Amino acid sequence: MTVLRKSLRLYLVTDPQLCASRGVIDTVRCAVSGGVSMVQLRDKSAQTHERVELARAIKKALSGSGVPLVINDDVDAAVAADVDGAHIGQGDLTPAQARARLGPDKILGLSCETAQTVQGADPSIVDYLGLGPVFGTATKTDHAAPIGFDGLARLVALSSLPAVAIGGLKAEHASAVLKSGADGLAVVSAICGQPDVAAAARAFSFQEGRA
Ligand code: TZP
Ligand code: MG
Repeated sequence: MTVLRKSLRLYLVTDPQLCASRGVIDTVRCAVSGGVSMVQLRDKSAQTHERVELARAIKKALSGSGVPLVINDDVDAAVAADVDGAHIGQGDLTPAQARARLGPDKILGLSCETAQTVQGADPSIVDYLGLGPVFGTATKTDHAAPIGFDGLARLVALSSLPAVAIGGLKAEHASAVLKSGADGLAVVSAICGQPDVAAAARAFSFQEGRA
């Protein structure tokens, strides 16, 4: 298994509102102590300079952990903060544009909700896919129709790229997600804002172990 596939196993997507009580940096620290293997900084309302500042602080908190950090939507912030990469959606700049700005060595993730977009993702440009939403979720209000585990398995089978599932995922879904062929679970609300963030992350690792 590639290093990236392993990193995708338990992928934390941060949400500033849900992380408000302990803050994003402390949330990341606790989540990684509980087994989170990759982190995406996602803050739709921040400006680039704010994302850069926060990303630098998260990067410092993650140093030595081997846990990659990517920034959602904002390739310029990812370059400025010199994090491990960026994650983009279909409405953002194109993967080719993102790759050109990131350079060849950074991680580039792409969200896909349909067979067409999965098949259109070029493995020479994109490193991994974010697939979903598996279930409906209040965390992202403008999401597409949920695809379920069957839809997830169909999308995973259409690409050779590593893939992480997202959308309404909780610890008890870990084994079904992995059985669908995805490399891991991307999670917001089941970890961010939970009273015990490390325990919430550990619950996923426990379920994965049973997969
Ligand atoms: N993209 C598709 S669903 C989603 C994103 C960012 C949010 C997932 O949040 P949660 O709380 O894990 O359901
Ligand atoms: Mg986006």
